[in-house]
Amino acid sequence: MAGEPQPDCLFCRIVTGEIPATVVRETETTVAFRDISPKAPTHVLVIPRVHYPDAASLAAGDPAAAADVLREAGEVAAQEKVDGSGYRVVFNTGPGAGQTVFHAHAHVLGGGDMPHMV
Ligand code: DGP
Repeated sequence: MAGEPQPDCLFCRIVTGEIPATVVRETETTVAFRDISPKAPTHVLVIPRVHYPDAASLAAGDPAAAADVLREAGEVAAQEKVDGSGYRVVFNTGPGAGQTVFHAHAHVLGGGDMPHMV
């Protein structure tokens, strides 16, 4: 069923604690943890506890959880003190855009040079 945990999903297993991660914030609906391969001085992933394969399907299937992820991205930026200098929130969607883990997640990137991409 939509939103149900998937036993083979890496991020579902981080939600349950089965796979360790450096968690920086948790709410009832989200978990935020440091990316294993950081691309900026601050690089945190914010994920919903529910399983949807990408941000678009999350927004369609559970808009409240999608809003929680976005709100938490801002809270992470503030906690990491990159909100003043500016930060980027990225949702890679689909393999062609570089998505490699198919559990919706926001990358929160900041604290260094932020080359203009779009
Ligand atoms: P994406 O390419 O948008 O699907 O981003 C997936 C990110 O997940 C990528 O930046 C690396 C990160 N990642 C992959 N495996 C792990 C893991 O086991 N632990 C943590 N903390 N991050 C991971």
